[in-house]
Amino acid sequence: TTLPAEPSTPAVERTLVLVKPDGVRRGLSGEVLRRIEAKGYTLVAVELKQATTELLAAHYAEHEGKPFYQPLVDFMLSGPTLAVVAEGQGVIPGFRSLAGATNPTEAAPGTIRGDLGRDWGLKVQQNLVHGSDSTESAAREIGLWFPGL
Ligand code: IDP
Repeated sequence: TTLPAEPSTPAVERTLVLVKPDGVRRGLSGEVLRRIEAKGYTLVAVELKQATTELLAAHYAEHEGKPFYQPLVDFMLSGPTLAVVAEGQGVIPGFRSLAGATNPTEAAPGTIRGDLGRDWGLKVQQNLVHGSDSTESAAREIGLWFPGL
């Protein structure tokens, strides 16, 4: 006889969160960290960094050639970014829920982008945060932003 499957517990995993230059400029770094911690995730690494063209080319490789790619890179070069590694069960999809939809106008109230972001009428979504979208992306992105972690 086979036993019924146990309800699955999400694996403990790590994700890369970025407070993008708009979020840092607006003084929202602490608010984003607060929401991550209030949700019950653990901060593993936090560092304010000035991104480089090379780092962004690797980070956003999947978007190369799209119309918003160059404006996105220019925006990400416009000031420091707070890079964060957060850990917890299900933190990869969990942080994406905290962040809300990519377009801050459409992001639900209660989310970081829904509560704190809006459309600034620019060519790129200045949507305050980034969060890895899969275990593969998380491993790749953590390696880019925190080599040696
Ligand atoms: P995500 O950040 O919600 O995962 P992605 O599709 O990975 O969204 O896009 C990366 C970033 O590129 C977004 O956060 C946003 O800043 C920008 N972006 C994505 N799609 C568009 C678009 O259609 N117009 C302008 N900017 C965009």
